[in-house]
Amino acid sequence: MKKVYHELFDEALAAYNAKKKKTRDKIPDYYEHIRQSKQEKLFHEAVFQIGNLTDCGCGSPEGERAAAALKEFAASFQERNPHLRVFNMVLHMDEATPHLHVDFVPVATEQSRGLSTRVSMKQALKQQGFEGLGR
Ligand SMILES: [Mn+2]
Repeated sequence: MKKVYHELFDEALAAYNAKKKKTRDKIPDYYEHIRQSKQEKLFHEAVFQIGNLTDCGCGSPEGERAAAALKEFAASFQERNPHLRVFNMVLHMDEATPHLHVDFVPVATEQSRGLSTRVSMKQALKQQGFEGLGR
């Protein structure tokens, strides 16, 4: 996942640090910076499942249909979610019900605060059209 962080943020980090005069204001390692952040997480994992053990159990025809639908959903996930950078996606067929694990880093772009490209679940979702309405 460190590789993903380099791919995503190295350029914005260099620009951010270039603007900082004091060494203490620079961020030497963005991965480490986020790892220690109280606000953001290094990555998120979402699990998608259709039905349950009784109606879409592994090995049943319905379970096969659910798995096929999850595969289709998985194939277009990245394209549909440009601000959620997927680095791992796996379909599990070996437990009770077929389910899809999706691991991603939420990426906000064109930001005025902090790095211009940075980790932010809230801003990433906002840039995909999902905005929170208070609590
Ligand atoms: Mn699993």
